[in-house]
Amino acid sequence: MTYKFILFEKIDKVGLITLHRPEVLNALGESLIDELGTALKDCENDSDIHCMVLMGSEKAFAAGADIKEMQAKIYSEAYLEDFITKGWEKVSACRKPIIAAVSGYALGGGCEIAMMCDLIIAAESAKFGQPEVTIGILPGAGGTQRLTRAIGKSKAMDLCLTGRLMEAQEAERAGLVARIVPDNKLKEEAFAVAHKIASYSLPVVMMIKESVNRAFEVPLSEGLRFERRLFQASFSLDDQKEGMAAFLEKRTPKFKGK
Ligand code: DAK
Repeated sequence: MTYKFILFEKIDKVGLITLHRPEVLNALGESLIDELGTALKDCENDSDIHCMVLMGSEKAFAAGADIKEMQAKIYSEAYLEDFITKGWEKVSACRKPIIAAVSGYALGGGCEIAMMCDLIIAAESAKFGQPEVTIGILPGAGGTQRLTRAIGKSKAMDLCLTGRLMEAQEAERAGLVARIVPDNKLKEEAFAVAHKIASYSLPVVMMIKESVNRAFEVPLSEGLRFERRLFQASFSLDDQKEGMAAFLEKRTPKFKGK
């Protein structure tokens, strides 16, 4: 598959997707989002790939949805075609883990895509924000919801209502970002994390993702029940026998993904 707006590379068990529209700071146009969805689907279908890394350029992870594409849109069109919904949902529907490696601007839809990923590793230069209010709209792909869950009401209100940007340090303190790394180490560090995740049992890794995400959907008692059922199910895997045997025999486990 050849892409126009993204670059795709498979490195060992990791799928690397790079947003690539440098002339507009990786503005997330419909075609780019389609390509992103296709690449993620291919990664899901490729049993050799265990984890994905999503990154942009040094200056911008993504500066948001494409304002030029949206500007003339009228309400009835947006509503009837369920404007820019389907493509975007493919990111949050992905079952394998995705690491967002963010350098530079992650604004509007860019911040929202990063939040749809499973963890965010930020370069020191990263800047997050939901500046939709400054262009006469509100966040539309989870900015008021995922951001609020990640950093709390007061800070989410601050960002969404004023449109101000948040630097990497503040984003880490607030709980949006898992780690901050020097700019020139971003890809290396994101890959180290991705390779570590990819070295474990794929079904177990996917169960962990599903179980953590469940915490955002259901009350604690249901979340705990869900986790317990998956925990018990993990005893049906050869990988559980192998992982525990390897620990007791003081050797590295050889996971087979079943
Ligand atoms: N769209 C289109 N073009 C963009 C863009 C964007 N979001 N951001 C930047 N560009 C273009 C600029 O127009 C400029 O193009 P030329 O003038 O060179 O042709 C080029 O990229 C370089 O940008 P600047 O000259 O502005 O660069 P600066 O370094 O001066 O400023 C900046 C960088 C990131 C601060 C600035 O570009 C900026 O403020 N950009 C817009 C940020 C923004 O407002 N983002 C939110 C967009 S709304 C939904 C899904 C998603 C969404 C909604 C619903 N559903 C699933 C329902 C998302 C909505 C949004 O993201």
